[in-house]
Amino acid sequence: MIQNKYVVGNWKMNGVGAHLEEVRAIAGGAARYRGVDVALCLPATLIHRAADVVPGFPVGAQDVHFEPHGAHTGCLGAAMLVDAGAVLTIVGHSERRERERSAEVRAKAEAAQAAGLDVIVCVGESLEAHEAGATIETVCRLANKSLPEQVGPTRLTLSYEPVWAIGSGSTPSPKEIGWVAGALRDLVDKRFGGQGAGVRILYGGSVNGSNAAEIFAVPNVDGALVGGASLRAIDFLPIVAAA
Ligand code: G2H
Repeated sequence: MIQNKYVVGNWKMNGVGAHLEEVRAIAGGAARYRGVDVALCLPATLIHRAADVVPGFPVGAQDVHFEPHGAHTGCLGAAMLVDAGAVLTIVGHSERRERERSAEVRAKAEAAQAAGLDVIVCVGESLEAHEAGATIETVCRLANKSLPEQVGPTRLTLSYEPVWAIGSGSTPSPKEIGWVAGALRDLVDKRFGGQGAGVRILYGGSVNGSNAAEIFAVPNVDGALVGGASLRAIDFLPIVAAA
């Protein structure tokens, strides 16, 4: 199945109201590129405001609780995110996996799907696992445990993010990314049968305007999850252009 490339910004814990101008610039700039889907996962405090500023442009969250509501201080349920204007959420980012196990990531993905959100499930290996040659084994184990039961009615995406590459400026070689993306493609096809073809596989970890084109050229890589380089239109739009 041929799909548009998917380029998603993850603003992490960055951005206040003044940065809505960047959201506007990114949404406006992204609209100029055909054949690429662009979205921004914002801090929860900006989702509602961004949805008002750029109606129709996909904005999302970076995490969601697996319960719909209840006594979970400081957390947000999927229906709340939808109510705020989110159309997608990330789950299982390594910066959150320090506090959660894969079963929880999977429950979050399923809760998000049930509420109508597109879901990006993140998996990645530590530096130790990478150096021990256990990358594929680690990533596939995490994916098997973290992916939801079904592809579901919303869009499901799997993002390969080596923990050691996140925010570090280092990336695996295109060949290494290709090995992992190929293994994840096989896993998704086996697990979801015919529906697996609709699951996009992203690469994330120190993607920028200089390395994006060679990453997007890797077989089975359908786009990127971009952190630091998604905060400003001047950095993010060249990545969209490369897709
Ligand atoms: C990986 C990525 C976005 P960065 O966390 O999810 O961040 O591009 O800053 O490495």
